[in-house]
Amino acid sequence: MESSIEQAGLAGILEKIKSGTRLSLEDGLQLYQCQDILALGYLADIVRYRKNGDNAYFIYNQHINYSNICTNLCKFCAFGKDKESSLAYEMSVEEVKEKVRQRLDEPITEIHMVGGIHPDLPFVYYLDILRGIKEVRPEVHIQAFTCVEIAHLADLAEKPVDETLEMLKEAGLGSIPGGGAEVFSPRIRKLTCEKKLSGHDWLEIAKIAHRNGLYTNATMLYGHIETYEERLEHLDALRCAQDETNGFLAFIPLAFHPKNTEMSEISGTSGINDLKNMAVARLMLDNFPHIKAYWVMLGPKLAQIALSFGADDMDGTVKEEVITHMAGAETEQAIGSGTLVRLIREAGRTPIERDTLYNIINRP
Ligand code: V47
Repeated sequence: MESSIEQAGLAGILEKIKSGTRLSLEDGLQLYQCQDILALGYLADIVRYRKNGDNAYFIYNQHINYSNICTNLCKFCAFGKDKESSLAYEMSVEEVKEKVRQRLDEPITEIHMVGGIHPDLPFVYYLDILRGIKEVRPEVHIQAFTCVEIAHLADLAEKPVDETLEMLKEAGLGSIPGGGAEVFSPRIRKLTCEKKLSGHDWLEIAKIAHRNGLYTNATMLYGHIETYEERLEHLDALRCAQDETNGFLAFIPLAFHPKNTEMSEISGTSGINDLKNMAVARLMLDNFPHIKAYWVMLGPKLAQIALSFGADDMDGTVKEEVITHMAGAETEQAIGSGTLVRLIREAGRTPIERDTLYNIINRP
């Protein structure tokens, strides 16, 4: 394999990877421009193995999207709706609790809960849905509210972000998911999500969360109008933030799904684009412990292959995923843990059921 790495002009990068030297943005660009997908996979696999051995993780989780009403209405999003839309919904605290109750017989350890930027739900609603979930399922870890929502909640609470997070923690918040990062580039934000929290502020919120004892994830929505350079700047900004706080658990590349969005003229990502992006993310984000292949967006088959292109995690059982399915995802709503285990084993990895913080729950 090392001779084809040389043929692909990646010998210098291989040396850096072997010696643990940080890759530059120019290295990243060379990787994105490389046509030899197997060479990229080989390089990413070195880092994956170094960080996680043969372990590949999954979690028993449940997604709850408490409301799709959103004032941001980003062009790439098919989920967010204006309050007046016939498709708009918001769950009452009781409805959120009922969603949790319905699955009490399943060994769920994490509830992943996000929603739109709602124009008039009060701060206490967010505290109440956290408390309500904990009432029904006290042991569950709640990973909720993207950095974009946290900024909105701090405005609602009329408190600084750290104090807002403290109140949310007391109500049951366990960690923060990685959504809302999109692409940090001001150009991309202006063209696709002008009203959304800036990339700079997204990173600030994440860092405040880390300093206040909350782990977070990070994402990048790719495969629309962003350039390789903009992807690399995004990855570099995450890498610098991680150097400061070490509070990111996982990076999740999110493949753009165009259906029902204002950017529906763009075609979805290709398998090569997905794998290349996974590998480059693994190589650039040298200080991130985990890279997720989110099967909902990639499809279970490609997510399985991604385990050989830098990923060490397949996310979880999910159920009732709305955001990607509104945008045309053809994957199932849920996947059984047995299927995840089989996909991981067939990929030559050791399946590990984890909790949100990557503690081992079970080695099936
Ligand atoms: O914030 C919106 C993105 C995110 C589309 O933290 C789209 O472990 C693709 O963040 N096509 C929500 N993506 C999903 C998310 C996530 C998922 C799984 C695990 C974790 C984690 C986080 O999806 C949004 C936005 O960035 N998104 N519209 C679309 N059309």
